[in-house]
Amino acid sequence: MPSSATKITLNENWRLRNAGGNIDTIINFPGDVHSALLAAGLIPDPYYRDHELQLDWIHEDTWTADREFTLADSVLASHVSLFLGSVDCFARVTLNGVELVQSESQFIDHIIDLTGKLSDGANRLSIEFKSATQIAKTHAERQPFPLPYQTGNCRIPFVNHVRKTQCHAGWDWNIALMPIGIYQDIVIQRHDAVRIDALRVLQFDDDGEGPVRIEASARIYAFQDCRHSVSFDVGEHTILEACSLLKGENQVSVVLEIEDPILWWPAGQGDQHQYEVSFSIGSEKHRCRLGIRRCQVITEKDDVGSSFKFRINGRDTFMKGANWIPADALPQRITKETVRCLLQSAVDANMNMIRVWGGGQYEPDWFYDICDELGLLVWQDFMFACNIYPSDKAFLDLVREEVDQQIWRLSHHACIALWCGDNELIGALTWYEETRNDRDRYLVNYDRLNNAIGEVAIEQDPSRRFWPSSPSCGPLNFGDAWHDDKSGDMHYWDVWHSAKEFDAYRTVKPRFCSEFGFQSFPSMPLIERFTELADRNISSPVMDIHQRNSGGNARIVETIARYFRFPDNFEEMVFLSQVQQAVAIKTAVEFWRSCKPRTMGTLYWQLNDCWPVASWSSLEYGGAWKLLHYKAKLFYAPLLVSAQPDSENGDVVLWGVNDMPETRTCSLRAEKVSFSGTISQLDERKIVFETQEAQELLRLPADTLKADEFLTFTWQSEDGTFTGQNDYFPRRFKDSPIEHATVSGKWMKEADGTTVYLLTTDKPAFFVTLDLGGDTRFSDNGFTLLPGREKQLTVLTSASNEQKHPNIQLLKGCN
Ligand code: BMA
Repeated sequence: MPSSATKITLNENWRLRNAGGNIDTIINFPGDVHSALLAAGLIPDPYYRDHELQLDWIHEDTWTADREFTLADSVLASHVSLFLGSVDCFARVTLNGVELVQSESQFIDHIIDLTGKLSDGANRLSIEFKSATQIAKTHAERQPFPLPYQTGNCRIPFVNHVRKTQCHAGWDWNIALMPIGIYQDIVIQRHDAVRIDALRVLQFDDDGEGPVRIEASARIYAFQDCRHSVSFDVGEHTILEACSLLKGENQVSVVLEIEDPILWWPAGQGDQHQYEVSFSIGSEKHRCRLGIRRCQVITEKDDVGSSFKFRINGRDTFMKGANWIPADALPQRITKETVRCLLQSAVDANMNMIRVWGGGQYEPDWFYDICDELGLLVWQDFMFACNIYPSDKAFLDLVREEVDQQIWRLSHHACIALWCGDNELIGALTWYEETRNDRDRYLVNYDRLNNAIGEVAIEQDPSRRFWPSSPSCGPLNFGDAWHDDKSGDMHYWDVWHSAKEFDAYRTVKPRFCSEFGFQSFPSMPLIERFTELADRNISSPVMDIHQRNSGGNARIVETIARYFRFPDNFEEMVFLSQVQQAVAIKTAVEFWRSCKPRTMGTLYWQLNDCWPVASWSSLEYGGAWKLLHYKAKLFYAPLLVSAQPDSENGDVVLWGVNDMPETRTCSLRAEKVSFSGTISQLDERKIVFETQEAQELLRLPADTLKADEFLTFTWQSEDGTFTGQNDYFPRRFKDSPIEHATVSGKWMKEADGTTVYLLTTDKPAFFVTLDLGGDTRFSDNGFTLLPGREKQLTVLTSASNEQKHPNIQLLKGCN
């Protein structure tokens, strides 16, 4: 993205027409055709009921956007370029009828020299978008052998032939709209003698001793042979160097050494210090911010297999997070504000990493700026997922350029922890009949693509680790990383996709679990926004359309029947789906955190949603917290105690884990509670929480809990900063004698002026939940409430100041 002085933005008021000839309206950029048509009242809301199915004509048509502009004489007298970024996808761009560029990839940006091509009167810029759907089909027909793709996910076929966000064609959580548009500002810029086309900033600190070397490289276009000085500043540190440039493209590099920099840390480990950086040559200047940190991915042979862990600034750090998908299925709605809220929610739930998943998109610059600022590390996939891809020269050439550009664009971000070749392309080699029948061919085909990506990544960014694929047991290992828990990263899907018990999570000890998930329905307030009354039934056609994983609703309902008493109505079903999702993922994460340091990371599938849908997300469309997100805040807490059954003898073991750099002394109290409400203390002790590994804190013999009892435990650090409460239920909820509880609540003013909501109950109450999915976010939700122990909640965010009595839901009594 250009960043120096004279910039003219051409975002507004483009005339948008279709080849079909029935549309003549306005589009603004960054924006997409569907959003423009919706704004003009020409199409219904694509997210409402089943409207999606009426909208395929949009991506099948050809669209032209054009507008006029004039430039001041001072601009015309100098060198002028046009920046076009994130053009989706096949676009022919003309200026005053003369072709400037044909774009073929959403992931390749264009800087086009307009010098001498502009008129001093009105200039007409025109962008013709051809149908990616039609082109994908022609490309598929040209292939020498079939390249299967996820027909179940992608309602619109052959998206694997197109360099465009793969989930645009539909996914097992996405609507299929195949959007068309341009997702960055359209900018005209004047230059003097030179233009900076790209700036890469890499940091090297190989042994962790001595100064950090910051290497800035710039791709500079010189309009004539010239000599210039380059200045590069990182905070107070500065370097000035002269360089000679030849007309055309040049690359210039300078290196600054910084002794004892102030370090950038991931969230929960320290501050996110960033240095102001600028790189200038002539009148051109690029600015960014730079967090200095040493980021290593440690994959060393050990007695289990091979480790997989992130070492940040020399500290092995357990990664806690989730997978990121594009923030909206309509690209125009992806704004800094909404994305910031989602990322902030990740950090508020004690996450320190997200994985930008390969079926989505490379996110805009500001996305990574926010991650830098929040201390959210990014596992960055390259944009390939689940399908089989071409490996012909034309395709690989495009891919190489894409990888090169994206690495240069994103290189300076402290948050980017690793580059990963793709999502699940190794698994895909066994998913299709064609690939199973001729694995040699498809393996070689895959390796050509993977190698092309890897070669560019390693060459262009030697400072970061390139990991071939997610999941992967390791480089050139094409084994089953869905079931191998000894090496590399793992996607463990047996509970959702194979309907195994939640306990199955405790049968594997991944080194790093980069995907595992369980679905739930979005909240009632959100369901009400896309349904009519008659649709509010779990098997209505509209609920089916807002569920994209084949058999997904059946899996939710069937699992509810396994673990809970069956709900009486739709609203209860929706609530229970969120309870069970939270229980599933809590089971997995708590166990895997208790396996630290064998396991060193868990990223559940998935953080967010891009339209209102039943899915694995913990934040529903619009950003409201599902119950899982409330639970994530607790199961990702820096200091955690969880109870794990010992599979050998049935003992219940309390495990403690401390992810902070220093030990903490805490008091721990364990009690057993009968479902009718009698509480008896089992143990109380002081414990020093170590930092490097999870530790066994307390072992309760198998017969400690009677059939009508469960375990509850609390902990508190000496200084009172870290407190927590957790439970353990030895039997399924449907088998437990849960009694009918009456929960009452009232708003109260504390002495210090804060307003709290105070809750009490007559019987143990489980998953007590206030206002699911509404605008109000509480300090906790979905908690256990015991008689005689009130609970105070504070409101963290709210759309209004009005203190309404919240809607309270809880697990229904079985007795
Ligand atoms: C994963 C992802 C996605 C998918 C999810 C749920 O493995 O990589 O492809 O959406 O599973 O099925």
